[in-house]
Amino acid sequence: MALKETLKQKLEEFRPRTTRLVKEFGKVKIDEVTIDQCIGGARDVRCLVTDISYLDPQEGIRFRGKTIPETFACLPKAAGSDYPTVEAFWYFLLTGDVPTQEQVDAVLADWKTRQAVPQYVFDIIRAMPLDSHPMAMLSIGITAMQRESKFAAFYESGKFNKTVAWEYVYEDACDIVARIPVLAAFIYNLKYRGDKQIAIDPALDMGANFAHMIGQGEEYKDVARMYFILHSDHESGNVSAHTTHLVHSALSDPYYAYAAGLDGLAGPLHGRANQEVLDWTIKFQEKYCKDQEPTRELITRALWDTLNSGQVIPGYGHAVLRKTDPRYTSQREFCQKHLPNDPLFKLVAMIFEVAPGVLTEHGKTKNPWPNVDAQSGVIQWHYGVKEWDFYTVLFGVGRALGCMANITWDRGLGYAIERPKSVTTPMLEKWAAEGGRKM
Ligand code: CMX
Repeated sequence: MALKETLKQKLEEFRPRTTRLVKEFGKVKIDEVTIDQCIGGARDVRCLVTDISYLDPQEGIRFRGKTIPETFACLPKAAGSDYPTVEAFWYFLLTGDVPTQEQVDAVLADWKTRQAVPQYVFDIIRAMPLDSHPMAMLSIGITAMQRESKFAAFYESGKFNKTVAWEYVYEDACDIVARIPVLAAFIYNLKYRGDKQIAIDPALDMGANFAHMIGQGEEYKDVARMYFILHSDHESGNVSAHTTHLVHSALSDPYYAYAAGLDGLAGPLHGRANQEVLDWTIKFQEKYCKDQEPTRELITRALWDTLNSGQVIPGYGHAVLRKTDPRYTSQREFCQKHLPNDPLFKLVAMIFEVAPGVLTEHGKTKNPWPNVDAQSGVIQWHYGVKEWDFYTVLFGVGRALGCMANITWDRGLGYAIERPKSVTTPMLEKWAAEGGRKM
């Protein structure tokens, strides 16, 4: 069955479960909120729902119930590759079903009809100063493309109807995931390759086409596939996914919603950490390793310098995870296989041996282990994508998959506009003195 039909069937089967939970069990308590959670970024408060991925603090991410190695193993692979196509992963993320090759081919063919980015979007980005951050360019590109939104057109048509609204979100979602790598490649070529643009190759899958469009060779095709899949989704509470969900909950269309998600991803405590990692590592090399090989002692000193200057160690720590991020491990395994002797990889591997001990001794972070961002830039660097302010854009291309799958389901299940309740500081002080809020 084609993807949209499968999705429709899944949504129809699923909807009664959500309706029943609200109608029959709506008042069942699943959590309590403390003052430190209220002030401290709602950490661990269970108040979002998604079935697309789940993040266990010890184990890490599962996409549709599968670990990263299980996900890579089960999906049909790109021709001649060990990695699945992004198209296969998209089918899986949206439906929870492992697609057949025929179903993957259908998604591939469908994306080919969607991936052309309108010229006016390129013109708008070209009008920006060339030293604008590429994330600002990507976000503006997505916002500019809002004109194309089928959901917005449906809303404005006067025929808006909640039961079929998800179909228009789905259409926009597919357009966005098909177009965003083309937009990202355009920004890359504009900023770093003297505006030498390369046309879409209609014979290639999404990851391979992205490699082709930024002037990369055969090996980078798998880098792109792996990278986009690994960065796709990390349940709902992270800044980019949550922002996209929040903005779309006001029935803002997927373009507005994902541009907002990208703006959140651009923060150094979130997606921009991959840029910061490379910046930190290269500066370390320049400062400490001009005349000597890196050592554990030198790395320890540099880590303490960073901490003592009040900065965080980028690529380490996590709000939910309490172990090494399996997305880090997956990329580390890629490096061990494809670039074991790369000096930067060796340095990053050495930082991995030292940083958790330093962070533990520092005593602040609840999780001294590396996250996805600690490893990802090294791979890009190795293949010649050395412009590290672009790395968050790559994250943004991948994250579109998770965010778009999630809001398609949000609309399909009719989730409400998000509106948590705020309180005042005197209220908190009163409840603190009383030992809790009297319900
Ligand atoms: N280096 C130094 N200090 C750190 C730290 C790190 N890598 N990680 C956390 N801390 C500090 C926090 O700043 C906080 O300090 P204060 O009490 O002075 O505010 C304290 O440890 C407790 O923080 P936490 O509960 O362990 O972590 P949070 O949930 O508040 O924050 C995160 C999570 C990711 C923002 C944080 O670990 C961090 O800043 N890491 C570095 C940036 C990074 O790699 N971000 C990318 C995360 C993955 C992603 O989204 O892409």
